[in-house]
Amino acid sequence: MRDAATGRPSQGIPLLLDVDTGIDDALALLYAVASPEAELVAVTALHGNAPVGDTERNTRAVLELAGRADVEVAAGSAAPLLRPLETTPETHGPHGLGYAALPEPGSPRSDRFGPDVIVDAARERPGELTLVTLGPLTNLAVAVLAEPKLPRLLRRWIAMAGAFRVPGNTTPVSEWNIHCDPEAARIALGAWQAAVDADEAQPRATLMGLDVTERARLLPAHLDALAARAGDGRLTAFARDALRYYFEFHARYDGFYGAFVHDPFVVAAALDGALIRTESVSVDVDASHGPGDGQTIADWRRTTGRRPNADVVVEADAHAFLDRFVERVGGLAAGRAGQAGAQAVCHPKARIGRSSPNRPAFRDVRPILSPDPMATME
Ligand SMILES: [Ca+2]
Repeated sequence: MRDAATGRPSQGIPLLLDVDTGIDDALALLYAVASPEAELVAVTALHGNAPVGDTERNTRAVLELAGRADVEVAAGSAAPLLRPLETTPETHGPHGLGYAALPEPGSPRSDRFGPDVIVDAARERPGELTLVTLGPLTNLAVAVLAEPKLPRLLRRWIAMAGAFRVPGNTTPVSEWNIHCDPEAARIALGAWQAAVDADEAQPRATLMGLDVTERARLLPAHLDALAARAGDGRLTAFARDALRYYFEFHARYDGFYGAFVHDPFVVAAALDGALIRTESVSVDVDASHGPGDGQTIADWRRTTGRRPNADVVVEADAHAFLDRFVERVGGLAAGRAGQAGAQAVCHPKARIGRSSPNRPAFRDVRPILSPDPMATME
């Protein structure tokens, strides 16, 4: 395979994932490993769903489970640029992986700083690298402050970020990744704005917001199909234990026993542009601390006269993605089944660390599509 941008031989699409692992980040890592066209260059972790110590460790543990302990994993930002750390144990469990508890990874943690890894990888392969951000944008903001040419050095940046023409999932207007660090989001999108202002041919950011990622609802039936494809190995057990926590959260707050799987959908779109349709628009972020704080503001009617700095995803084929997810991750799990190594284990004493002030109190909502998930915990 040759890289279309450079014409040089390539092993595939070079991907650098920036994550806050996180249940759906874990699924995104598995999807990337399971995708033959992806060349996983490195993974950088940061605060978000859990503190960075957990997200970095979770990332190494998941990659090890998937047979890719060789991939460099670097810890990055421990907190937003200007705001206090906020995590979401009510959504992803006390350490980020729901009821799953993976063994301490044996692979070493990189001694490099996450944003440095992003900058170095982009400089080493100018015009080749696809950066996929699946958490708050702090690492990317730090990287772009260190290397203002980053938008021109990357082949592409695609993000799970924002809420376009829909309400937020964290405040009435704000999506979680933007909400955590609006200043970082402004810096990143501002850098892409400056790049296209200087040269309209520069690649725009690609943003997948809630309005499209929430079309990907992973249900117990998908897990059953994955298990049928894979058998009951440790990777399947991990997916079941992690997702059961996520399913219970969505049953409480979103009215269905299943889960929005935002992050793997974005990786799938990064690898196959046929899954999405985009519209070019200039996007900025509100960081006012007022009621609009964390809102992604898209200039759909071109009232500002600014050049589009982003391709916002407006249509995405969730059905094709979910089929592909089951096929690919199921295939990976089948290949890993029965291999030596520690088991993914259920974590029956996983407790809620605290409730986000942005979430209503827990309600006792029974699963709609499945028997009581707690019945299997003993
Ligand atoms: Ca994430």
